[in-house]
Amino acid sequence: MRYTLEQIQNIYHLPLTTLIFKAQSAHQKFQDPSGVQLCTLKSIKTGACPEDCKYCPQSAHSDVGLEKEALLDTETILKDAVAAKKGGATRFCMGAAWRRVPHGEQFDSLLNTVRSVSDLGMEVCCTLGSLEQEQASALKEAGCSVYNHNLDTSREFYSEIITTRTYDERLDNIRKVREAGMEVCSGGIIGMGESIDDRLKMLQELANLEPYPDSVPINALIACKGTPLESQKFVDSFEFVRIIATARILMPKTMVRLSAGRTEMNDELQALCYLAGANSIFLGDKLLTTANPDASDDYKLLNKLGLTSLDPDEARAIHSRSEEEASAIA
Ligand code: SAM
Ligand code: DTB
Ligand code: SF4
Repeated sequence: MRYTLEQIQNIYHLPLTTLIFKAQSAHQKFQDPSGVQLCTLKSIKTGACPEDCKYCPQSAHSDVGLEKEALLDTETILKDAVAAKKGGATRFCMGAAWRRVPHGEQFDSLLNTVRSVSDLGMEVCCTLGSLEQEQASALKEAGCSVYNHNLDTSREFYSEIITTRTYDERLDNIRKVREAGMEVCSGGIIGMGESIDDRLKMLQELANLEPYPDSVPINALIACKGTPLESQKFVDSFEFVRIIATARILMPKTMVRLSAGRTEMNDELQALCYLAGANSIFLGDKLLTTANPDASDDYKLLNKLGLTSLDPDEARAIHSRSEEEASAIA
């Protein structure tokens, strides 16, 4: 199904009650309504990134005073992966502040790390910047099942935020990830000064990908001191919830991840996001370089809401339901 902007605007601007009802209808049909996917993030190469993404504390163009780090070795990363698994995470996502994935020793070390984490029985996700086709295939071969590469905003607003690469380069990379047989994780950031239509155009780009991404992270901008977006106000709660609900309706089988910004959200707002169709979070006290809620607080909230950790196999089985099967169940 190809969506026009007008169709998406009509969904987004529904009365909140109807919007949430439609999002829940999709959610109950195509997702496990009590399951939340728990992922843990690890920055494996931090800072000094040549790209000029205005939101990002890791850009070399910003002045955040971040401790830069070279690529971490397998042993160091594996310790965190083991701890993440013990803490209840089913997916381990490794992020590197690279423009392009390097060749040679660093790439070999990375493949070794991917193999080791995959051997723990965790789903492996990487987010490393632009890839060559052979690198994508090698990552897949080593056990990386998912690659995160965000579109971040609309095509029109993109050049206001990033000038060192183009929207089409991002789309091209997503094609390579698919070609290599990895799942695509792609989403964006809300609250960078973009209009509502920019947000909806981003959802339009994602929803019209064939197929649409397997997961869609929705980040609320964390306005980091030293970045050009340091003075942005935190996104309006209801606008954020509407974006989550619209993403759920447009992409019923995708995992909608409530990503950066949860430290600024109270339990009630997070519960509204779950009601709107979010079913994945990052678990653990750190995202890549910024803070994330304590895992114990997340478990407390999930318990209160009667939600539990989503089993990845169960999720895949539910996602492969046909429209008829799904309608019969919900
Ligand atoms: N360098 C790789 C890339 O750009 O694809 C991977 C890492 S990058 C940090 C991954 C994503 O983190 C970005 O696409 C962006 O959506 C998100 N991100 C970075 N800084 C953020 C911030 N301050 N607030 C919210 N999201 C942020
Ligand atoms: C995504 O969309 N959000 C995560 C993950 N994909 C890699 C990253 C959020 C980063 C927030 C800023 C930081 O911690 O540096
Ligand atoms: Fe680099 Fe990714 Fe940050 Fe952009 S978002 S500066 S590419 S680490």
